Amino acid sequence: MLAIVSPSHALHAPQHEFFRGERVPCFETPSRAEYVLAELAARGHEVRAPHVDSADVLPRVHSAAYLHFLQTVWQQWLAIDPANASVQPFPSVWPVRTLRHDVEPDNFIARLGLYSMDNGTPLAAGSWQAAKAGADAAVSAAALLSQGERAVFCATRPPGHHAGADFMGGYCLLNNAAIAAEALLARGCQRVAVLDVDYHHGNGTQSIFYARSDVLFVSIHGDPRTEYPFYLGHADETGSGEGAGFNLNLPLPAGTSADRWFAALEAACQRVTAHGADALVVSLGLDTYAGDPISKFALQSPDFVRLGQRLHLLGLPTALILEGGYAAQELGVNAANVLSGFA
Ligand code: SP5
Ligand code: ZN
Repeated sequence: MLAIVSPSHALHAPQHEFFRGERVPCFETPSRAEYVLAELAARGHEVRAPHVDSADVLPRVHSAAYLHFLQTVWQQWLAIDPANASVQPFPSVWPVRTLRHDVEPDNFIARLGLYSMDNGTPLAAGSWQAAKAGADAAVSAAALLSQGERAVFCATRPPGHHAGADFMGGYCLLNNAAIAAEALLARGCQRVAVLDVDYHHGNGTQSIFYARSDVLFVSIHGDPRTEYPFYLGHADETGSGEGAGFNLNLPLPAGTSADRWFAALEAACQRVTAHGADALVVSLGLDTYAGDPISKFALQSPDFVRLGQRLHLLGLPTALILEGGYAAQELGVNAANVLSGFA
């Protein structure tokens, strides 16, 4: 399978995130993509750089104000103090419920809170460049599919599915899966399905398409009552307005076995088929792996071959977009196993 990887991913290399009030090393590291790249090369997959600019698609997914913020966030941080070059910014205040989000504060940390859902999305000097390259990979995949390619894998990082129209979160800056879906629509698709198999609910993707019937969103994930992102991903979220019936959440308890997970995948795939989509975007999180350090499902490496086989059976032009997966050393094998199953 053709794969798209941009070397710029490595420009996003923050050092720390927060866990229980303490700074810990980032789980989402450049090594993740390096392990994937190495395994793709070992199995003879063709790897290309992105060849299409996502600039005209980004505003279909993200607000102009958020895009401007992301693009300039590091300059803004350095403008406060050049010594910030070696410091990571984190938000510490958020405009929840009765607070206003229609006024962009002059204070940098307050602006960072306005455009964030959590303090779990570390930034570094090259974060925008890396995220933009990931979005370019997503639209490049859409272009290749519209030219007849059956499937394309984007080994993108940072991941994307927690990022909403105007906020970052959960290690995600630009919503690559939503960008791929919009690019497919712009290239003539009438209906697209996004199937999200990351351990965590794709709250960003759901919210972007929640009121629309042209993009079906289906997700299998850890129950948000106990698992991140906590505040979205319940089974009763089925879409609104035009989009009523075009959102399907299949939350599963932490500890769910591979057998039960594949039963949910079957239901998810049947809903995708019923949508009559002309293309599929898979938010391919591999943090469902039993060895994942931050997640609690029990898939083993061979299960990812089975996942690839079931996705292939859907019979659709398919963009596979890497999301989570934090057992870095095993990530290459697990990702490549999906591609092997698909082949
Ligand atoms: C794309 C994606 O998979 N984002 C996940 C974001 C999860 N953020 C919360 C991380 C919580 C880390 N908990 C550490 C548990 C160590 N035992
Ligand atoms: Zn995840």
